[in-house]
This record gives sequence, structure tokens and C-alpha cells, in this order.
Amino acid sequence: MKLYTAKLAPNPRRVQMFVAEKGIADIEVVLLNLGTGEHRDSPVAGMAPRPALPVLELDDGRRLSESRAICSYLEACFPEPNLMGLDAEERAFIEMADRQAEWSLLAPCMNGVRHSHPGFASVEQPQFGDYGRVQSERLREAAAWFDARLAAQPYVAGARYTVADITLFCALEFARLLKFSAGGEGLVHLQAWRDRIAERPAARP
Ligand SMILES: N[C@@H](CCC(=O)N[C@@H](CS)C(=O)NCC(=O)O)C(=O)O
Repeated sequence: MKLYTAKLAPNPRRVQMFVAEKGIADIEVVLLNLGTGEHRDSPVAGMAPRPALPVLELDDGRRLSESRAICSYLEACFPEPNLMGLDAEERAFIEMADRQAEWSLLAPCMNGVRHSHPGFASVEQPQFGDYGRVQSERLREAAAWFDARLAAQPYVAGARYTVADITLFCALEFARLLKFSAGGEGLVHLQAWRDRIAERPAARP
């Protein structure tokens, strides 16, 4: 298999962290530079309405985009350690938590960065600064919600570490570009959780 990916970007990082947690060694990594638009002129450019990473190329040459779909495929191929749920009930609750992290926090974080950070002017044109600022507020609202959740349970989906922790962690790391840190906002539970996840070898950038 071949993983087309990029440094530091949150969706590529989600899949790379998932791969690292699984200890999957048999994947060739192809790093593309999103800043210079290398992905738009690559073999995987046509994989989505707008070219985006990550993309996993299977051994038979078929290509899979969408981070969550790639993780589901790898979970099925490499079941240990389980990161997406063991039975129907657990799978559904983990998926709910993962999508909450993706849509309520990662999405506004990405849109906030793309529309307000000067370094992303080559990726997002036109940039709408007001929209970017509102997205930063949405990110902060979602972070407060996750802080309350993590005050009551050790991991994003409940009692154990799952793909939802990976998604939330990668989103928060990217949110630094918006000068956001959980601790800086007084979100002590979210910060403590983030620091625990950061200690995992798979969390290294
Ligand atoms: N829904 C996709 C989103 C992928 C995505 O937005 N990737 C970003 C990096 S985080 C990208 O490649 N952006 C390039 C661009 O917009 O030109 C997924 O889950 O993988």
C-alpha cells in the first residue's frame, strides 16, 4: 500500500497517527507539499471534487480518499489494537464521538486557518477574514464542550483511547495556528487530556 500524505496538515496526520498506533509497517509513504500545490498535480489529484490528502493506494492500484474511510479500511485489515469499536454499540458511539470531533472542532479549525492565516493564501482563494474569525469562535465553543466531556471521562469516546482521540488531538495541534491552546483558554481538562495523548509515540509529528 502507498499513503499519499503531507506534513502537519490535520487530516493526513489523523491517518498517519492511526497507522502508527496500529504499528503498520508495510505502507510506502509519499509526502506531497500542500503549500506549493504539489497534490493538485499528483496521481491522486482526481480523487475528490477538490484535490486533497490523505489518499491510500491499495495493492491492486485502487485509491481510497477520506480519512475516516481510510481508517475504517485499515481497522478491518489490521484489527489490533482496536480503535473503532468491537461491537455494533461501541462502534456507533465511537463513530459519534469521532464525527463530533471532526465536524464541531476540526472543520471550524481548518476553515479558520484557511480563511485567516496568511500562510494559507495559496491554498484558499479568496480568503474571507470575517468568516475565518467566526470559525475560530466556533472552534472555541466546541473546545469548551469537549473540556466538559473530558472532565467526566478519560477519553473522547468514553473509557478508552480510540480514533476519536486521534481526530480531536490532530485538530487541536492544528489549532495552534489560530493561537489557540486549551490551557490558554482555561480548559484544564482538555489540556490535561491533550498532554496525555501527546506522550504517545504515535502522536509525534
Ligand atoms: N474530508 C477529507 C478532507 C481532506 C482535506 O481537507 N485535506 C486537506 C489537508 S488537511 C488538503 O489536502 N487540502 C488541500 C487543498 O485544499 O488544496 C478527509 O477526511 O480526508
